[in-house]
Amino acid sequence: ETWRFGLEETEGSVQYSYAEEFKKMIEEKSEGDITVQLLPYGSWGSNYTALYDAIQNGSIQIGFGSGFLGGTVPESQLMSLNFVMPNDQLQTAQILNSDEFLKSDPWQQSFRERDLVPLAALPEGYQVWTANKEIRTPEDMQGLQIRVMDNSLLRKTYQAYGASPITIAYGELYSALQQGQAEGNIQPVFAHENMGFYEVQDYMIFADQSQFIANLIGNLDWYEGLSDEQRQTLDTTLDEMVQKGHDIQTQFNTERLDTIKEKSDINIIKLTDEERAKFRELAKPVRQVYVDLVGERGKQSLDILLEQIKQSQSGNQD
Ligand code: 6CS
Repeated sequence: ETWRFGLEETEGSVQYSYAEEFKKMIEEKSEGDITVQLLPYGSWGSNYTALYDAIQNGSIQIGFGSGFLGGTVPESQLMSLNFVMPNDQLQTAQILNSDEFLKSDPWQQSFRERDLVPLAALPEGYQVWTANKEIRTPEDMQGLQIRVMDNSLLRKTYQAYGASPITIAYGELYSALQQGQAEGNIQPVFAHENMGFYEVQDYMIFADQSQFIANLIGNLDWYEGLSDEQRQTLDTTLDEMVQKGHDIQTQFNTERLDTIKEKSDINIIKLTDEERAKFRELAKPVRQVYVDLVGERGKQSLDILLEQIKQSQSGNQD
């Protein structure tokens, strides 16, 4: 049988490379029983809702859902909260893929109620700002028409920073930046390179405010219909992909930053801890905004996540 795998990103991206590894492992382990077909950005339609709809109705079995998934699974906006995840990106991947979080009732139900099942989470690197001016303080961000993915929580977050966030489709973003319709952008480094966004922006600002996190989701009926053997193949592959996904994103983001530096004279800024603290302060009340937006079940997921982070960090100090 064939598992169709829908991607929110094009070839040369973290999602594509993750999916290639996933395909290799599933096909090897299943010894020909399963074929994985990769469907990169654009091949399944023109907007992300079409991809999520296709996974919900089972015409595509698995795929990635990140920022735009908030319209389909509001609770998934948890992944967009700023200043919440551990700074250590591997630790973030491990927590988000732990049974304690991923298999918890509230998180599972948020997806299952919409005919989906959360299979894994893939951190794709830190979200890096770009603009045509220097941004070090919330004042610098005042009124900036920065493009965010289409979810309420991200809009609220950037409004809290003082910006005037706008939403534009991923495929239309390059020309929007070029024409000044959008004045700023937020992407992991590899995407700034992969989509050429850096060519039309003057400053790249590392604030380490959040990581880009994609949910790997499956169609619920498809998942429930897997044989024991197929389930086993899927589970062991997903386990191995936690470290592999981390290795892929680390390599992509490191190498692509070098490419950007080679090919452009973009100014690179790294915020100091003091500068970050101002944004952190403004992001704090947005946790409550998340709860107000998505309700009690979302609050439970946030609490489980915060508890897991706390435990892993106290573990670090031993
Ligand atoms: O900004 C976006 O819309 C897209 N960026 C990336 C890096 N992946 C998918 C996402 O939807």
